[in-house]
Amino acid sequence: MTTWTTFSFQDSASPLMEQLIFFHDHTLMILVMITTLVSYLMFMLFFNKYTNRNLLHGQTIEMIWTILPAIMLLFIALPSLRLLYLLDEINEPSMTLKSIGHQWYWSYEYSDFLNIEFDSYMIPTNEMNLNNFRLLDVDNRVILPMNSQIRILVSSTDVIHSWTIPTLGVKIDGTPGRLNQTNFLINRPGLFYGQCSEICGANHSFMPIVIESIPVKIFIKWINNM
Ligand SMILES: [Cu+2]
Repeated sequence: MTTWTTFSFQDSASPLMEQLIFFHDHTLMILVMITTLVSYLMFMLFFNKYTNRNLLHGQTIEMIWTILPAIMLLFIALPSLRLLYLLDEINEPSMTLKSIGHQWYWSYEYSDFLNIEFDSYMIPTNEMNLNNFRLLDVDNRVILPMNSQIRILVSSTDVIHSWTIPTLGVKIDGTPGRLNQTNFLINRPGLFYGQCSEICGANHSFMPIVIESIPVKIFIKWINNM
């Protein structure tokens, strides 16, 4: 990875993450416009000759600079609420994956199929192959079908963890004694990396998540051979 790619989002692999990136860019445009205007006004103050120093009030301009920011806030708040509700929606999932956080690894259960469960540990640096990412690759990946609605249930056995995949726009806490749910759709094949995003103890940095997205037909073959 080059330095510049670390300053932006990763490419999205789900429709919701695409929407999140659009919303980020939209909000950033508004922020840039406000910052430009305010900087210009502050800069121009230096060249003001104070010809209006006896001016005491201006009803019209005060109305404008009160109402205009309120309208601009609406342009941020409404798309934000729309996204919030879209992210919370569960759209008839075609399968369910259960992910349980442990100190310090993830375990997965495919509850729709009989007896499929496994642990997923990080590959330590001294056991890495040349094609592995350091601190990011795991011994058992989560295999998921692409273009299908997937529900994920997240919980934990000890402390709070957070199951996170940036390219899918998913970040959900694994809390002991609670079952959190969310859903996502992966729209392309590939490997998608994530890390635990809740400070959960000494090896918090060493419990990554890897999703391998494959076509549905191949997924069914894989699940039959488990
Ligand atoms: Cu954790």
